[in-house]
Amino acid sequence: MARSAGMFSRKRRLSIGWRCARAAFAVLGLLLCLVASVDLLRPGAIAAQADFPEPTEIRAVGGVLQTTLIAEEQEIALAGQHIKARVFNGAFVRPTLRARPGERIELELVNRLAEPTNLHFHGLHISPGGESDNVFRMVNPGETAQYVLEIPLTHPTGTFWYHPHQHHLALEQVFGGMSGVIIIDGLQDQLPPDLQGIGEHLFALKDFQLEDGAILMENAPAMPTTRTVNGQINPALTMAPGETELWRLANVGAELFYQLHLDGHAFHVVAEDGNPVWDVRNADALVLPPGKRFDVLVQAGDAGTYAFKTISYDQGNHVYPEAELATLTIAGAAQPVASLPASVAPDLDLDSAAIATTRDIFFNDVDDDPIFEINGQQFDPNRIDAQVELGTVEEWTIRNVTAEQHPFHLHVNDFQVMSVNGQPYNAASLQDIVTLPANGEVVIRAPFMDYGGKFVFHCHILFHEDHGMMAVVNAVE
Ligand SMILES: [Cu+2]
Repeated sequence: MARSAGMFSRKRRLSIGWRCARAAFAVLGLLLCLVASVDLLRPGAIAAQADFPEPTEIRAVGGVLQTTLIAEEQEIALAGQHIKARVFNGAFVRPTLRARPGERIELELVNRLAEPTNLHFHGLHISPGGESDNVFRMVNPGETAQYVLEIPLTHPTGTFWYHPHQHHLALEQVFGGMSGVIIIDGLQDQLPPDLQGIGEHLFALKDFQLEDGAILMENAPAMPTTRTVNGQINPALTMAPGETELWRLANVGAELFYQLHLDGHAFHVVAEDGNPVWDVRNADALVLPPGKRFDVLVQAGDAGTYAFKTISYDQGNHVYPEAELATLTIAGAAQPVASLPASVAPDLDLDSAAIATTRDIFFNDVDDDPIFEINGQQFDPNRIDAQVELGTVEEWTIRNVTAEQHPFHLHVNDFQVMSVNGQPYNAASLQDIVTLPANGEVVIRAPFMDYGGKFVFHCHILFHEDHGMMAVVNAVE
């Protein structure tokens, strides 16, 4: 080989090198196409993993992640059954979109449903206008829409998700199966060197309820439900004693709360709602209202079998029963136990921020009607409920005057929780969801530094959002 190569001129060798590179790119392209078409053609396709079933990942190539989401009602394979669902590309849990700060996501949304839909990119700090995170857009049946998301270089790293945000239809579309995870990559780079490159797992949490072989149009909290992890019932995973892994816990369902617990182990929280923390805390249980994410380090203890589960949780209107979600087996040769970080990000505490404006906001319902409101008004996309000035920090006191909890979610700009029911709250990061206690109040501070335009805040129990518990913010210069 070396000898025959020596017979060619330098130019010719370069040409051969280029052709080899092109051939390699062609093979790579073919492989990518195969991966994409498998995703498109095989309902419920999930990457074959020796250990734990996880959605496949789609990554950026040359700084741009391109993909197509086809929204369609169709029969899918889910948990050993064939059921009718409203899904993206035939999968109950869509492949994960994985990009780094500074990259661009280009999404094509094809609407094959018989009703309008659209997309929201939950937790991303990107423009709320045009073809970006614009929930005022409507993609009608038969239409194809482009979404272009410019992820800023300074974007926090962690776990995010996407789902439809079409008013009145968000619940049936998300509950029907239309949601997936976005990972903004780089969280492991912020861990101590001996924890960089550790194994990681995604736990995309969703439930479903069936009637006549189809997923219900809306969640019925009083009925039993089937909780899944990555579209599987009670999947198994294994770790070695002493091993540390990064687990990405994401409630990508429509309505249910989870209170996560791993028998015999604590969660070491390194990011909340995609924000790396300035103070790593240990938790025996983590409450995830709909939309919530925690990235946690799990350090395996002694050999044995441990249940990963949601423990009973009282939301005020519904008590969600305990359910097993996955089973962790710890086995094999012990690994050295890494020391865990105390902090993974600079302190962005807004305690001493200058407050430009304060607001009082209340979440209310109306007697026994399915009417949910903010400040006594149902959502109106054409009304501005809060005009904020770019470059300022605001403090909002949000009162819940109902007898059940509501998860408050603000688009585009994450906030710091300052107090809950009058008790100072020692935040470890910003966040994009906070649970409003029943008949209680939460004080938050939100920085509106960039990205002008209209966006929303709302309750993330999608039945409440669809029935009016949403309001409009307009950010102006
Ligand atoms: Cu609510």
